[in-house]
Amino acid sequence: MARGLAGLLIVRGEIDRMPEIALAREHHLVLQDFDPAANGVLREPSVMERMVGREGPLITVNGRVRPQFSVAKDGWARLRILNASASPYYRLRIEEHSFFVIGVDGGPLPAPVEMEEWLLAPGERVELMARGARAPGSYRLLSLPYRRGAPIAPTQFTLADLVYEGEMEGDYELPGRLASIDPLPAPFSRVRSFTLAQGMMMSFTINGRTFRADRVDTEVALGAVEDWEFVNTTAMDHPMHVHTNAFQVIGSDGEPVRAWKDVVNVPAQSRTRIRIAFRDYTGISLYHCHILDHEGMGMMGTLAIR
Ligand SMILES: [Cu+2]
Repeated sequence: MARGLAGLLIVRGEIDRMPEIALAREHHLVLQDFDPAANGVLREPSVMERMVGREGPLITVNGRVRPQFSVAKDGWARLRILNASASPYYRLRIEEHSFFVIGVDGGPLPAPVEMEEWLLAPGERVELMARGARAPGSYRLLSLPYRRGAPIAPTQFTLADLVYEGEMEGDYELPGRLASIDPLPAPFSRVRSFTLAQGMMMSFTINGRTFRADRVDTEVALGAVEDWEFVNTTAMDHPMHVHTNAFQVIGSDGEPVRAWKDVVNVPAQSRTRIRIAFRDYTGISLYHCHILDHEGMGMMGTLAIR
């Protein structure tokens, strides 16, 4: 990721066959930042930059600086976005346009949700539907300032432009229903806790330990449904990623949010709970912070499903 290698695997399904979605102009946006030196070679981050998580001033979308994406007047643009950056968060907003979120990491939402902005942490994906409902012209896709940790100054920048091109004949709305997602049942077991901390000697720990591939940190039984709680004791956000099994995030009402996720942001000095079902895979898997440097400095654990 830090050196530029990132792409998308597009998995198509039922949602792509819905006429209202299929009629939209589909765009793919891979967001990455770089820190090139004057000669164009990528600079190695300092110790401090690695602690915080490296960020570069060159923000790119599909390897280009501020590209354009088109939408028809009165039509829809479908923006399928991946945060493939090593550390930066993108707080997405389209100038003068709200948008509908139709999908996240693991697929479509049950129904479109209208939003003014959306926070995309490293590793996260989102699908947005934006309508060409304003006066024809060019509107910025922005990343608004977001404070992901004490030492990093939040800034605003322009990722791309949404440009009106052509006109959509007729009027069509988004489907009211996109997918059916059952909430995972409440588990019988106790909540498993993962404390995220900054360790000694330039390290980041989970439950007091840095990563070791030859050690099993967490054992779960095949068929179990578990609640995991990430307890962030640090001054920085950590986007936690679990391999293999997608999960549902537990909302503030204590109920699982009906959306399949595999990355969840755990804000600084807070806790976030997720619910996972271990249904078919047995073997070793991983969970880790998706900030590349934190993961590299130990914030990763192994999971054995038996
Ligand atoms: Cu982290």
